[in-house]
Amino acid sequence: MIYMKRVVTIQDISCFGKCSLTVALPIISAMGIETAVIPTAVLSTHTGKGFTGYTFHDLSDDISGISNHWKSMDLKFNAIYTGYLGSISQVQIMSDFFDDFGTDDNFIVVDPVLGDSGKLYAGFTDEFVSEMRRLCAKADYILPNMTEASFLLSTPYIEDCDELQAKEILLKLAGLGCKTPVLTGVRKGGLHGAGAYDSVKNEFYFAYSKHIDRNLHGTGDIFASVFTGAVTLGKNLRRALEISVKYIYDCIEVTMPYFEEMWYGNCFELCLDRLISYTKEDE
Ligand code: PXL
Repeated sequence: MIYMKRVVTIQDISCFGKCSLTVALPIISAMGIETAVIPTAVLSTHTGKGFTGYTFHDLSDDISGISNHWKSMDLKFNAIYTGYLGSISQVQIMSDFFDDFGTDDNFIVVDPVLGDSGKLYAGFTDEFVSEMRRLCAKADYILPNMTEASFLLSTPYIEDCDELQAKEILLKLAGLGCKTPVLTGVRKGGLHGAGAYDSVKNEFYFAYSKHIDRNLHGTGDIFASVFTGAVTLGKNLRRALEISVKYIYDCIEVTMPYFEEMWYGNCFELCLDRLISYTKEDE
């Protein structure tokens, strides 16, 4: 009997706005992976640019009940992937969840969702950043953008970060205690991509696509979902990075004709077929 791979992703549901769970669930599922979820909060929209007056319902109190039930069922996951967390206590709850469900055979991905374009998202403080830094130490992979890396490392935000600068940042991120940091938003001439550092093999990897000069919300969540899915499927780090960067390019490209209406997210649904084909290319 061949069992499906199984991921659990833990982040909020922004009911409208195409990010976090409404992105992770369809994307990881489309990659042929069973996707369990723990919603950490329900918001009417995400908290990013363009939305004000959103509702926020904290579900922290539900998480331990879900986790205890799962423990009683002896549920196992190939990967645990956390995204946007709404409070300091939720970050601490995730740390306990890693202790309960992390094994020698699975891996942990922390997307340290903190901010973008050099700024923290609404509601996040320096104390929250410190707590997120501690959670990163428990992860196999962390996936910050440039803004998040600068807050995690308390270093200046670099808008156009080249490979040399990215390598320095990746080394410092590994110093936080995670095995493989992955940095998005790396630039090389007219290209845009991501870099990764495998601290066990002491090797760097980079993948690029053409740069499109548009900032679309939710892109980081798409990247993290695809990357988690690709590693879960057994792709090596270089290939996981390539697939993630390629699909992000596809998403931005298909969104461009709708950019005016789609100021709040990506049309990732329109190119899921391409993602599926990338995951099958090297089978
Ligand atoms: O895309 C990251 C994200 C996820 N969830 C919520 C957010 C954001 C970014 O703004 O506000 C609620």
